[in-house]
Amino acid sequence: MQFIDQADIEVQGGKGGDGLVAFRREKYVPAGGPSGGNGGHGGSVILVAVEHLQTLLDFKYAHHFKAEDGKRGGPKNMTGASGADLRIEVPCGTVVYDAETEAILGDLVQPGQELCVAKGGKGGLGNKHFLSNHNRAPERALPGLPGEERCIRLELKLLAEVGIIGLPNAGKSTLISTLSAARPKIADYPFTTLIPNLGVVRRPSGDGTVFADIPGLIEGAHLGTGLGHDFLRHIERTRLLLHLVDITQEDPLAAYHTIQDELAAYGRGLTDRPQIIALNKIDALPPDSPVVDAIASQLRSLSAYPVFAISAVANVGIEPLLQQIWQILDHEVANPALAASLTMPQP
Ligand SMILES: Nc1nc2c(ncn2[C@@H]2O[C@H](COP(=O)(O)OP(=O)(O)OP(=O)(O)O)[C@@H](O)[C@H]2O)c(=O)[nH]1
Ligand SMILES: [Mg+2]
Repeated sequence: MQFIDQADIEVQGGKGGDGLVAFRREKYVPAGGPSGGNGGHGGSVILVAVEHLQTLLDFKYAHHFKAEDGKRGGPKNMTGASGADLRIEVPCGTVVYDAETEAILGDLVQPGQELCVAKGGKGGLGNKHFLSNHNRAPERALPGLPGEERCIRLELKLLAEVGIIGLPNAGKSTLISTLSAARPKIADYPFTTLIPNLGVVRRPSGDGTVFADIPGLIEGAHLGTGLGHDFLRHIERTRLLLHLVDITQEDPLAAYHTIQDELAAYGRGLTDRPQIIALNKIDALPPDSPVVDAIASQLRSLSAYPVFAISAVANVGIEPLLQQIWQILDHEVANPALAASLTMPQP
């Protein structure tokens, strides 16, 4: 699934170190001459694409990045130390824009690929540089130049790992808003969601996993009924499908079959994808209702998919569901298509 996550940050190269005014004064050397060294260059801000990041979440709170300043020149013609470059890790698939001009500065696709986004300033010249026949003792040195400074926009085109599917009104958007910071439109009528929503769900380890909430599928979607099934292409590259079934509807089993049939009609391996079934809206049933158990056991006899009972609205049963999701994502053999597309340029 292609996913655009965005972050605006300010980057600033380090200032160059100032040049020094100094004179050599040594015993037995009558006219030592100017000996102030040049300032060191300021460090640059460099973006580096890395494989272990998959979101731009790290930039949610950190907006300003400045590389180290160069040191001023030293006596005895010593050039000041250069400021260290600041290397910022970004996920593969990050496109970098100048936030003001909207110009593309670069596209970081391959792991290890680098892009300098703010150059450090040059160090100033020391006074030895101004030595001339006219001026044997120059008192002049130049200050270091400021580093480049600009606002850049990072945009990530990436893949969702978990696709949330189900009939319209099953509660898919509600679930993604419970799990993540995504705030899609939620309403009690079908086809509320018209384009996929993405949300980043935090794992206990702190890493983010991208979930996609896609528009509801209905019977005949593959023939173009409802919103059709084109948007299933967005979940083609997910590694896991989370199938939401509204337990309060008349025939939850029929709902389950409708979706499985649509996945099969779409093809492209979606039915081979690991799936978790979540019976949603259990809060709307009386506490002693046998419905959940009955439907769950029927579903278990139909497939080997794990079945959970949850309430997306009341945040019930979510924790075990997430644990199961992390377990499958961590222990399933990674989908090669996913791995490949993380490093391939996106159209
Ligand atoms: N009682 C109850 N209602 C829920 C729950 N989850 C969702 N709903 C309600 O179900 C309705 C549909 O929820 P959505 O999240 O918009 O459903 P959706 O699957 O995204 O629907 P589409 O985008 O149309 O496919 C809304 O009125 C929600 O408030 C739940 O756990 N319990
Ligand atoms: Mg929705």
